[in-house]
Amino acid sequence: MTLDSSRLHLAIQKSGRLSQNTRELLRGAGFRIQEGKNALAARVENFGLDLLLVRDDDIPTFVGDGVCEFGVVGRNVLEEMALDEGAAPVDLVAPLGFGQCALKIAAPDATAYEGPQSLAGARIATSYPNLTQRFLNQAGVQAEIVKMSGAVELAPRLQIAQFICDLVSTGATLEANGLRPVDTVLESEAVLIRTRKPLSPVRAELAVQMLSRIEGVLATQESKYIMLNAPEEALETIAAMLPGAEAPTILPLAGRPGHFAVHAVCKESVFWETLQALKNAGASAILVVPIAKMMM
Ligand code: PRT
Ligand code: ZN
Repeated sequence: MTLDSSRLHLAIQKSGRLSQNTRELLRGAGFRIQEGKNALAARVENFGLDLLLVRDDDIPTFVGDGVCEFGVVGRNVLEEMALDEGAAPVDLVAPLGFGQCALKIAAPDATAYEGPQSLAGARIATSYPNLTQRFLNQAGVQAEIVKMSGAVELAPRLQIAQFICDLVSTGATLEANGLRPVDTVLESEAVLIRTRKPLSPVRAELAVQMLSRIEGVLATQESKYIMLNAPEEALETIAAMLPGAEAPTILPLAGRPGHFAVHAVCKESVFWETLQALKNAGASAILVVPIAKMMM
């Protein structure tokens, strides 16, 4: 496969738990994805970006080797593969706010667990041998790791292992198999990664634009636009209370001398408690509205 040297390449999961959210993030950033017949790649019509549609396990290698400049992958896969000998390192650009899960040690309901030392001498089945080993090393515990590529939750019942180390999101799979989570090895979510190989000037410029758009989407997910009215004497207190806001806009209210409108982008969640506190400080007519797009 030859890749167009004037375009950027982003490796994303072809189909699986991360594909839909990844595509939504890209669409939200204004990239129009051309769904062609090519099962391996998709072109972005309105930007110099091609998507490589691959298995998530291949993404760190593609990005590490510089075949793709960027990739979206679970932190769990990224960190597991980074511990492989000879793996080309990549840079983590940003967590993406989806694909949340945790790599956990789980035990059968009847098996006692009083911390990692309970794992000493036991067999642990997992698809994440490197991360599991690191966890054991950090705890100073010796145990045997049994590598499985899937259906790890069946290992205790099949008497392949006493414990497992697997990804958990709702916990339903563990529960259905008579297991319970007992320790956390890694908290994970989807992350954007980039190659450490140098980019050509054309690609470097495209990368700046792409990242700025993606960062814009990530920023708007948390951000809100807040508008309120306040008397002059309360302005300073109120401005200081706005969560994650820099330099609010303050405008005089027509026909109400001594009263002002305060507008600000809040880059942190705005809770009801905050609104109540603003009201107590003298604010009125408080509006909190979502932001559709933002470029800082
Ligand atoms: O085909 P390809 O290799 O690309 O996909 P895959 O089958 O290896 O991965 P996929 O699509 O299952 O998951 C992709 C990524 O999604 C993972 O690497 C994680 O970063 C993230 N993710 C988030 C999860 C889960 N949540 C998750 N619950 N990945 C897997 N699971 C599995 C888990 O292994 C267990 O079997 O779901 C089951 C547990 O779910 P609960 O909800 O019952 O706890
Ligand atoms: Zn995979």
